[in-house]
Amino acid sequence: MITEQLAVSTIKGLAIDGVQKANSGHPGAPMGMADFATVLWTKFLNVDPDDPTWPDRDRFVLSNGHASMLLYSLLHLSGFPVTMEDLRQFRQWGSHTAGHPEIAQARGIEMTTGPLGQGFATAVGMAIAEEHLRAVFGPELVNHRTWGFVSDGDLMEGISAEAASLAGHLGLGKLTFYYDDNHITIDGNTSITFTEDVAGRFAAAGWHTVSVDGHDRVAIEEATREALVVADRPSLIIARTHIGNGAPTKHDTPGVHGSPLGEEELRATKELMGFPPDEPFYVPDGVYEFFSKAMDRGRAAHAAWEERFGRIDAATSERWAGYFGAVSVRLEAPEFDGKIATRAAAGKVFDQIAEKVPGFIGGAADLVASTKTAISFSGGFSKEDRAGRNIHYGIREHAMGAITNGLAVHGGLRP
Ligand SMILES: Cc1ncc(C[n+]2csc(CCOP(=O)(O)OP(=O)(O)O)c2C)c(N)n1
Repeated sequence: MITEQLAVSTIKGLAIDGVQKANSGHPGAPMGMADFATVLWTKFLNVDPDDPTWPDRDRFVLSNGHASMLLYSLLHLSGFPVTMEDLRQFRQWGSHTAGHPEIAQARGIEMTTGPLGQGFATAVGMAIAEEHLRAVFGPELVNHRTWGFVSDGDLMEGISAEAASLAGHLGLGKLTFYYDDNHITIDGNTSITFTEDVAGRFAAAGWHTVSVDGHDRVAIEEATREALVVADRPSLIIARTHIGNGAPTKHDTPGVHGSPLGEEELRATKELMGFPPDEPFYVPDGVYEFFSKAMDRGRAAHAAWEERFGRIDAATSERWAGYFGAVSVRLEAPEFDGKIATRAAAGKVFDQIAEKVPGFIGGAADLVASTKTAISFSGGFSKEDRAGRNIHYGIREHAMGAITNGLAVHGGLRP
């Protein structure tokens, strides 16, 4: 069996080669996040590369989508339908490996990301979807986690503050984010823009937080295990990393954020890793096996789920199809006495849809009285009642948009 370090180096090598070949892209963040990415993907994430859309899989969102070569490398090495040729075609017209990830769940890309902060809020929506569906079907059929990575830029964006506040309020205990705390953005060090106490802010919003050296994989694993135990709050693992980690002269510099390393620095980086400097897209012997073996955990979880799913009774099977299958419903024109405001009429139609479409879920940003976007016969989705179908977003419209996307792309619900 190869060492974990070799797996990390392979990811870094693929990421910097992809960017170099395209002569465009972001090598720094993948290099800085490769350590915690390897820990998460090989030790915790429950996904099945042979069936990437299995409904009870863990969800993973790379909110700092500019680090896309990290995601593509992980998917490729883990055996998802992302080929070596796809990696070589990074950022080329028509390729599957766009500069920023574009949703392709059959290939393991859960959500389009790139606009900073949006992926984080989308993941909050996925976690809400999981909580709701678990309340409906029970943990035998729905019981997965939502994981993601965020950067300084993600956490500076207002949308992430809204989403973090709501996630903490709702106590979304199966949501865990790793924060790539590298102190670098495009314009320089975060000392010029972002000096707040992020851990304190998230703790105040009701999150469990833990700070680790982002290149100490043992500490990262421990912090992740700690997050798994905290069931009543979402977790933020603050990983102090170094952008461009492993690049001898460019690490810790803003220049490595969004430009290729350059031939000279790339060769030096490869030499430091003990890789042949003139062999791009190098995957040492044993690395595919290392990732494939790690994926056996997800494959086994999937097989166990299929086994349980195979034993459900006819009523549950029908109910499942109502959520996860295609539905065709006929709506009747509602009857009104005299004149009615269009939004009030829409509210009546919502109720009708909600009766016929069980996965219909939604809410408002503190404006139900005006918008009438509520299901009159259902309660609110809350910490105490995950079965409620009315989501009280509070006055957080920007997050509401992305969370709605998360509910939709999760599957099973129709927000
Ligand atoms: C909403 C939004 N605004 C601006 C950008 C452009 N942009 C991409 S990355 C980035 C900031 C980079 O800093 P960080 O998020 O810390 O990433 P790192 O430097 O660690 O790679 C910016 C401003 C964007 N992608 N999305």
